[in-house]
Amino acid sequence: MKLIGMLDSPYVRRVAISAKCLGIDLEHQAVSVFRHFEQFRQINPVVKAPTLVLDDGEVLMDSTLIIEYLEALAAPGKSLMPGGLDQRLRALRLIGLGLVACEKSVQIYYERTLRPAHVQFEPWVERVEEQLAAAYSVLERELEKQPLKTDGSIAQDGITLAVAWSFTNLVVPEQVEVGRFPRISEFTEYAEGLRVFADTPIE
Ligand SMILES: N[C@@H](CCC(=O)N[C@@H](CS)C(=O)NCC(=O)O)C(=O)O
Repeated sequence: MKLIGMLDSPYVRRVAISAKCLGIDLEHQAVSVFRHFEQFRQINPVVKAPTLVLDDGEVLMDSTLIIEYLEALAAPGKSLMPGGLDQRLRALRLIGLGLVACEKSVQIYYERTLRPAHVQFEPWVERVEEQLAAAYSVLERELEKQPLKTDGSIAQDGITLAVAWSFTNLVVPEQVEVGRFPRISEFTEYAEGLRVFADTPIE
């Protein structure tokens, strides 16, 4: 199976890291939705990263749906999600917040880099900035209530949180003061130090 997309996309990176953690081998092709638009379109006409191309040519997209498929393919007993309902609910909550943080970072980045300055709409940017700050504030409080494990393991909530924070710091660093989010920052440092993260660099 081929994973299409650049690792500077948090969505592509969470799929790549999840696949490795689940023991599923993916061939990674670093095709950019912007720089290689035509090449991407040949693979997936709607040009969304990540795209997963199955061995029979079937095409899947959206990181969460791809990860769901990889979870179904993984060996019995192997999963990045907790089995118990309460812990699963909490993981889903953290993942949702992490995905919003990714989405809001992407929106600010696209607005600032793709849209000419004279047509940027500041009230909308301010709204997105507030949403981004809210996502990380709630995540910070969640980690205060119950820290994520830092015992050498990582699960889907931790993967999504760490790729989100690293991405936000890469593309819109002015949005996130490390001092305001010490627990997220510390956890991401732990995650980025894991072999699977180091082997899947943000590029
Ligand atoms: N919800 C999607 C979001 C994926 C996404 O927006 N990817 C960006 C790259 S970071 C993309 O494809 N951008 C091109 C576009 O939307 O036209 C997911 O989880 O995979």
